[in-house]
Amino acid sequence: MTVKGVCVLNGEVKGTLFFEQAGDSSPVKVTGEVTGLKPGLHGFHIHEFGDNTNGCTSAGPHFNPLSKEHGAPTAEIRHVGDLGNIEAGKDGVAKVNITDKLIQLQGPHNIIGRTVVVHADPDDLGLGGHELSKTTGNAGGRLACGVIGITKA
Ligand SMILES: [Cu+2]
Ligand SMILES: [Zn+2]
Repeated sequence: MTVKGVCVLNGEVKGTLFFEQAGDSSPVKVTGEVTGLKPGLHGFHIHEFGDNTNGCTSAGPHFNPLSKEHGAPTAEIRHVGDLGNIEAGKDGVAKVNITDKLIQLQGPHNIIGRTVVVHADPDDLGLGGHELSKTTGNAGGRLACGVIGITKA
């Protein structure tokens, strides 16, 4: 069955994201827009907890049910929540159009009730050689976040 979700990002930047999965083994499409960004790449992840009580910090680490190292969305070794980067243009707007095979809106990798975080810096996809590369992609501060909710299918 088709499941749809939505996420409103709040913080230093704003955005709205839409999620759609046509069936339990289908990829998830993520679309939408983030505004107010510095031009360039910004890390974009699903974090473990749908908890924003202490701002985006409460969302915890990247969603990682398989206990792997951080990586690129296309890499064999990655967190389920690793969606790479979004890229803002000169106008500070990043159009999001991602299709991902690991995140789900149903089943064991369900991301509904978890948090989307947009970061200040680029995600180095695990390859930067920084001490944080294999855990966070060294993507810097958390600019905005929002919990993913279920919406009308
Ligand atoms: Cu993140
Ligand atoms: Zn990660």
